[in-house]
Amino acid sequence: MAGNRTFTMLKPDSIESGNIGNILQMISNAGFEIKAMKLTQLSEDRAKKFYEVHKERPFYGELVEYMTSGPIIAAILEKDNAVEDFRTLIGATDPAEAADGTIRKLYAESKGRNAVHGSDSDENAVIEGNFHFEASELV
Ligand code: DAT
Ligand code: MG
Repeated sequence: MAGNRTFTMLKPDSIESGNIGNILQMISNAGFEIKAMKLTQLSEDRAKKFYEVHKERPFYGELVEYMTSGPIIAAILEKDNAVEDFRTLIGATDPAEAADGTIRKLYAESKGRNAVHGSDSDENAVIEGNFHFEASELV
């Protein structure tokens, strides 16, 4: 249903640093229900495709290299007002600008290695969820 789902990735730095348990706890405490979840690793081609919207940006190469550097956790989350509420929970892209108590404030290392992804619109939540999951993988 439009408006009540978002898509997230716990990025390679979250897994390397051992923070996935804490981050998933914060997501659960904020009222999000996990509808699909998997540990996976992006190939270069898939990372390029996922972030295609940023391909002209100067950080695109660095972003693709980082997002393919280790495993990620991809998940579809459900809650009322999911996209906006999840962006509030994760905080600003740059952890230096993220509000206190947000996932990125607590766990992101830098603007590039920033712990989590959150979809920026209902439309992209559907596109990004479909990029990672088949309908049969949702509960
Ligand atoms: P967000 O992930 O908050 O939606 P975005 O869509 O603008 O941010 O950028 C996607 C990702 O690209 C971001 O999570 C980390 C990386 N990124 C963005 N700006 C960057 C920069 N100036 N330097 C390095 N990486 C950057
Ligand atoms: Mg974005």
